Amino acid sequence: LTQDELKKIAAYKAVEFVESGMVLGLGTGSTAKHAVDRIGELLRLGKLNNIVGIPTSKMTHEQAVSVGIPLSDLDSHPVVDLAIDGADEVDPYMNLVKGRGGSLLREKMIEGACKKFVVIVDESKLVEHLGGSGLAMPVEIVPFCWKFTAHRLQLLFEEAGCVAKLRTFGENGKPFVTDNKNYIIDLYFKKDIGDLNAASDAILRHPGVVEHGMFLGMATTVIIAGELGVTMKNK
Ligand code: DER
Repeated sequence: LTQDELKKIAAYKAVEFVESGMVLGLGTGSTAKHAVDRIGELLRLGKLNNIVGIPTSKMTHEQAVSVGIPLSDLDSHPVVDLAIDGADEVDPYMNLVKGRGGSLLREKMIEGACKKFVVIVDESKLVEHLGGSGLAMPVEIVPFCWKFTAHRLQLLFEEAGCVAKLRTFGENGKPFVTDNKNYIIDLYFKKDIGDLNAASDAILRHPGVVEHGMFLGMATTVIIAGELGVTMKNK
């Protein structure tokens, strides 16, 4: 099975939690895309009705419109019944790294307002420690004096051998700009960052920081699709 087929299996499994009449947080990324497609399909088939979607990014907003999911926002629906979203890393305690797609702020707002947050991953996302994959730990920051903020973040995790990099795109390396008109600093760690709550608090103490990509204690269910089948972990 390809990685994308595993993502689709996890996504379809998660959509089994969706009931008619629900207000749904719609995730962002290549795994969540399958869930959004599936919800649209079930609406078209009349197997689901009376669904309201709260998209976690402009990209998901457009995808949801294209598959016919009625949309709203947190102002109109401050409590969300269920969110389905992917993750970049999942540790054994169901803590997550998210945001490599750049949507972490809206994802965290919407998924923080959910009664149930179902995370869908293929097995490649499983790690022993967050930040352990050597891949980016995203932090959304204001563009004002971003070098200052990046440097402070790098110093914060000096013992973990942290390198902070401004996320850019395209060949001319222009700064990536989020849906909220902010920048993203990607943190790369060589060693374990230790206590996650302490790390989270330390990052958020910086005035230039808007939010980070560690989703601690937020997932209620993690669905993992692997070569040997699908497993589900509940909080
Ligand atoms: O950027 C994000 O938060 C995405 O949800 C990411 O965590 C998972 O993206 P993927 O499903 O494309 O791997």
